[in-house]
Amino acid sequence: MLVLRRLAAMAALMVFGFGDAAFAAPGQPSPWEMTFQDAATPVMEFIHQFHNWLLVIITVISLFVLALLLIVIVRFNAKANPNPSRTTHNTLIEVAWTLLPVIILVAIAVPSFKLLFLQTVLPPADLTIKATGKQWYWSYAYPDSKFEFDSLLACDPARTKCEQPRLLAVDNEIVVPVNKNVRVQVIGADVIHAFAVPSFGIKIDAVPGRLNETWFKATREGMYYGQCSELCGKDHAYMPIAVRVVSDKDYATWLEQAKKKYAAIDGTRAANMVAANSADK
Ligand SMILES: [Cu+2]
Repeated sequence: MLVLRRLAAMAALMVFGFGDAAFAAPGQPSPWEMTFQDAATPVMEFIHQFHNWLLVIITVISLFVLALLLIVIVRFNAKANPNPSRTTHNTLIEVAWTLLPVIILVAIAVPSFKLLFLQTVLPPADLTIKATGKQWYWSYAYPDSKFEFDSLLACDPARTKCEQPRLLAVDNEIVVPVNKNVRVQVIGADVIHAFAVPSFGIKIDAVPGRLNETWFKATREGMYYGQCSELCGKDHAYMPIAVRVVSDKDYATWLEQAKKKYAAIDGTRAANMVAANSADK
């Protein structure tokens, strides 16, 4: 029964929701999800549209080729057509099979380049965040406000009781205001990691010694999850990314608290280091 129900769900998805993520929970993957996660940024919306457009093109091409094959098999097999035609040239068909693929490629290239420029040309940023991939967690800096914090995997519901999504929740998430252009600078501290948040349509390598940049503008409040997407060592699976998108007012409140909280941690760390250094001597 379960298998039947899943097959029915799959069929429904194919008919009604392909590429649309109609059944996806926002900001995180859901069981039996076959499509993208819901779009939370203009870039991801464009990716959805582009994906759907490509799906139409490949479906039409596949059906056309299938139809041609069926015609050949039925009408031109040795029994049905014992005296084959000896035609070698047909100008009209030759022009058509040259021009048609060109038109199809242009129809793909135009939106593809538009999307590429939308992703790679950074708009003026309202806020900058620097994400540093480390073995095996992320550190985030808010250079405009001069604080930095580490973001580690939170509890694992498989082992402990906890309500947060497994392998996605973190102790300190990134917080950003809604509808603001956020520039994300990404770098690796030790090996190559990758910063990826599916709902935002961003995925960029965190390479040691090289500062990569990407951006997003979240248009809905909520929690959005991603993961390190470059195999970076034994705990690669345990360095998720969590972004909380909040209203301007909530962001201002969080920023004030964060400045104090993370400054205090840094202060403690500095004090501990001084203590450790003097103990060595
Ligand atoms: Cu990593």
